[in-house]
Amino acid sequence: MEERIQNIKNEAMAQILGAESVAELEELRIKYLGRKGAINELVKEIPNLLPEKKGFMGRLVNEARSIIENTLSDKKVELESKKAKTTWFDPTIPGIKPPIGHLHILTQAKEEIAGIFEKIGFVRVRYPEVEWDWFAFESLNMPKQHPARDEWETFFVDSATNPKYGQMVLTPHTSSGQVREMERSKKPPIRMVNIAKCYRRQSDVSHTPMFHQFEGLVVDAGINIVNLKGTLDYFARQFFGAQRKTRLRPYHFQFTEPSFEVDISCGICNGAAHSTSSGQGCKLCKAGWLELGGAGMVHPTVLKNGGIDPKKYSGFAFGWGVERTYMMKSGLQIGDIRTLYSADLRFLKQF
Ligand code: FA5
Repeated sequence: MEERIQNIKNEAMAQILGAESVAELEELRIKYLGRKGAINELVKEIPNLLPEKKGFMGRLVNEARSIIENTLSDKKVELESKKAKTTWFDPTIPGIKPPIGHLHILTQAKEEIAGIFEKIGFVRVRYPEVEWDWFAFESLNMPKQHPARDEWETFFVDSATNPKYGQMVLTPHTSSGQVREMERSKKPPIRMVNIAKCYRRQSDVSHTPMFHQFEGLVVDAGINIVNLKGTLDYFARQFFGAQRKTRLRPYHFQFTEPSFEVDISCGICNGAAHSTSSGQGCKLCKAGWLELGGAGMVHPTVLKNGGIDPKKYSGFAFGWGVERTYMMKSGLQIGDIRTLYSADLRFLKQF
């Protein structure tokens, strides 16, 4: 009898699982669980068994009954939901819109910066990211072993050295485009804006190993510091807002003379160094000014290395980090500059 119970249970399950309609399931329910169904026929046999077998067989039959019941009700749910899916279609329900992305904030910043300079006649150029030592350092008045090179913690490419240009490097600043641009244009006037990736062996909350700089270079007859200051003020007003001013602080770069650090008046306290309402110190800038980047008048040696006569022509250059400049504009106070490259959509979708 034990074997018969198993066989009935297995046969019932196979038929239920293979059923294709709710009506078919009802027929199976009657066949196995109905008053005259297979399970009840088994139940009727139990009183005739030996007393010691009755309990065991009773349990087996009950177990088979509840398995068949459960399988029937699961299958019914499955068939009903399938029916609902295949028969109910509402063509008026609006579709699901595919997610639309947008340009990365740094791409937006680069395009905005390029547009501002293009308006006053600068030409956007691009130079190699993998560059020769000559363009990155030596032509910029930083001979081999010069200690100033240490500031640009450089990645060197493991490749053959060029007898004229030296070792290959990942360009550590956009100033490597200066002599290239002089060579390309051959004769002033030059008005270049070079926005590119730069690489340095640095990674902390305010440094990324890959970052962007934008470099301006103007060379012509009679270019002086007033032209530099006017250009920086123009950029500051366009990019940061009409009230903003720039200030030059003496500094040192090997490739400009004189050299400056450029500051911009703080957008929160407007250069007053204290917050207007409370009279307390400004939280953002401390001294009324924020540091933007380097600038200066092109060194005569650099002009010479670019094939330009420094007695006839002079020029100015400036080079700033796109990431930091953008953060100053937006007032974005991210604790870690590396977040810009984290590819975290929760962060990027805000811009
Ligand atoms: C230079 O790179 C000079 N070439 C700038 C220059 C150009 C001076 C033309 C004179 C004339 P500096 O090393 O200070 O200077 O870098 C300029 C800016 O790049 C910094 O102010 C900063 O905004 C940005 N920067 C530098 N290193 C990193 C880094 N690892 N991560 C993010 N931004 C950086």
